[in-house]
Amino acid sequence: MIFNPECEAMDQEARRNVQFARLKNLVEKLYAQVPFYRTKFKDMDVTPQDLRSLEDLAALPFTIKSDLRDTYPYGLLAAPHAEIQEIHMSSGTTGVPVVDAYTQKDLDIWGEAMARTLAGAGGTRHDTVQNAYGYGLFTGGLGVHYGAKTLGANIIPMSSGNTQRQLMVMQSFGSTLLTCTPSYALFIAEEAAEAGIDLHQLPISKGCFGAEPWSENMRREIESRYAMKAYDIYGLTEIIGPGVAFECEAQDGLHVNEDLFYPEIIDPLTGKLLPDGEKGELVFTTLTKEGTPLLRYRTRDITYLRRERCACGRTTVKMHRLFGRTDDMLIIRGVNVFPSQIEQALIEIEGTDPHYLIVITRGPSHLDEVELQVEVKQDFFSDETKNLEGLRAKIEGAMKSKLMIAVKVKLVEPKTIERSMGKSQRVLDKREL
Ligand code: DLL
Repeated sequence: MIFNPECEAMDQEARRNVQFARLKNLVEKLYAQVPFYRTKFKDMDVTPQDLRSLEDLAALPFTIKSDLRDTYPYGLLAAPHAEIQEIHMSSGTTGVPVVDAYTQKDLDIWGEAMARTLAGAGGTRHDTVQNAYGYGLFTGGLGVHYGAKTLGANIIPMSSGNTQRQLMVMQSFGSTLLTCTPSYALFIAEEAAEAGIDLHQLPISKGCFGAEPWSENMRREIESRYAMKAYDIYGLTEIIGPGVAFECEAQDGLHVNEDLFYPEIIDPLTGKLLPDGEKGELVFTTLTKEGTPLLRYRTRDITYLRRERCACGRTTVKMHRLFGRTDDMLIIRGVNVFPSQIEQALIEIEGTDPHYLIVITRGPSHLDEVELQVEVKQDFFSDETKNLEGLRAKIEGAMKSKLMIAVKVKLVEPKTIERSMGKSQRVLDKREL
């Protein structure tokens, strides 16, 4: 079901007009009300009058993560303080928080964007949503919560953690839609298996998973452990939280809520706009936001955009599921490697589980050494050592041929790699660089 056909299945040309009108409004507001942006415009010698079409956006300044940090906490506020109803923050990898401040209208729009997201997964007012994203400053919990309310669904505000209770609630209340990080969805499934609960017998039939990288392999694993369809959802605190883009039943790319968040793809090195279909850094401009609107925010997430018609009837542009982040890129002995590539290479190898940890150290010879710890499926583990040795060699071979790096593989028993209730950690970089 399309939650808001008027916006989501709109004629593309008509949508461009809406986007342009909103963009013009935004740029005028930023220039008039946010000194940080006025200075940026002046430094680049541009004014709001230079924006005569959507294409002109490419000449306007970017906003980068350090801008948010430099103006912490309220330097980018574009609404009077009394209008702010709620704040959220994400600590990110460096620990300096990024703030998102929402007016009531922002919260309403968030609810709308997330209702579209849940509907993309087939959610309706008849669903019981078990929301196991963390509630609090993290945007996952409340974002899903507002979306489920707007959709009119029944919502169980579980938050993350307490897995035994998640299972108890799932059984008692017959939850139909699960929302959490994909790694937590797998963890819940493992605990269910251990407790002898057959998830296939429960009504849980769909899930909206995101907030961390995951692969097609993980999707297949989740879908088979529950009798469910698993959908990828994307968002980030700076832009609104979850609700920026989501998969529909086609599970073939994520529809961007582009009447609300205008996407661009740029070359991360030159900042130049790239055409549809070309991979680069995703940039968003918030078209309707009042509290902390952002112009051309560089997400550091890597993907490409596609504009063909989708079977679901939505006309919004689609982004490919993320390939990685510009700042997650590991440079190992001079070779650029993304953790997602390692996962991709693991997919094709039978006998492994999608739980792995990449440990990087710098050896005595000052060369980078990579140990890849991979969990092996139970039945494989109890097998003969000879098979395990074969599996290890196979993974090492795959890494060498696909990623061009030498990796030492350590096969570990099922459930030895630490599980996470929220975003999981896949890389342990012990190099002191
Ligand atoms: O993770 C918002 C969110 C909550 C999205 C719940 C989906 C579900 P942040 O904590 O600010 O916000 O982290 C944002 O997480 O820039 C991506 O690098 C990554 N990320 C988010 N969704 C996905 C996804 C929330 N579906 C950062 N696939 C983003 C891969 C994702 N990475």
